Amino acid sequence: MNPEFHLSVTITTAAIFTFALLPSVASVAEQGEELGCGQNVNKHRLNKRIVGGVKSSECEYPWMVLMTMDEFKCGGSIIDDRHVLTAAHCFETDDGSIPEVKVYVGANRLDQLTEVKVLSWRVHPLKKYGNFDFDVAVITLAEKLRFNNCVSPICLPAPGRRPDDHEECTAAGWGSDLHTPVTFYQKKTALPLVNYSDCKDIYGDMLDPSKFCAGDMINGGIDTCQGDSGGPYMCHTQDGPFIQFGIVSFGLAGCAQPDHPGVYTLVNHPTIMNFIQDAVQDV
Ligand code: 4AZ
Repeated sequence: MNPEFHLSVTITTAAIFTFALLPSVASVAEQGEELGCGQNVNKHRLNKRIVGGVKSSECEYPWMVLMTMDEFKCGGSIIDDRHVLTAAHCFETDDGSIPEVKVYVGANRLDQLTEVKVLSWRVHPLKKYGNFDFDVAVITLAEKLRFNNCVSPICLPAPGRRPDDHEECTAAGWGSDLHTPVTFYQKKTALPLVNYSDCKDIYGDMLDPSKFCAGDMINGGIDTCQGDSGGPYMCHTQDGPFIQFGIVSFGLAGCAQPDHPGVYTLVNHPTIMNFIQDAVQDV
């Protein structure tokens, strides 16, 4: 029984078994077998670096993508060997022009990332300029990704599934740490879910059931920020796979302020998930 909805190619028991036995995932990939979604070989080592978060370990989140749209940056996540999930607002330009989109994978350091060519992208058809409703987009890559321990997909949640109390949820990215607009190393921070009605009191009409909030309402100090948009909000149990519940979308009053948690697109809301499922069938 597997509760998660996997977009990646079927994972065989044999593949999981091989993965558990072999020291190097590269050798598994060379045998042409698939890693399951949401698995990371390089587990977290504590490495304090930035206020409100820590540096990710090398390839701790092998689905992480850095995107550039002209001079702007966003995050994204690999959901299968041809598709990247991100936020629709990343593609918006002030003058309505179409940005040049580049996608980079495979490392934590900005200067070690590898570019992968983009074929096309789709933004949610109901997304309007300057509004964060339906803030979801899917990029189709020009070529299939070859998975290894630094490049592999995250799992998407089954319909209606919510993180439970045993799961820890984290967001990661290269966005602003309030000192520099882009960090050289990818960073991450645990971010607790915020009660929906508490968040509704703050965001009012800007919040609807296709979104949720996460952060520290009381103390602030931990948050996603500009440049992290489009990246994953991901949850996992101690030994379980990482499941992407949210897409970094927006916030008010800057970042990491008390009473202003970050707002995330709810991946498994039907209006969002139907769009994702359609988009990955493009190629
Ligand atoms: C942004 O500007 C942005 N604190 C992303 C996330 C948050 C705020 C701003 C959430 O891309």
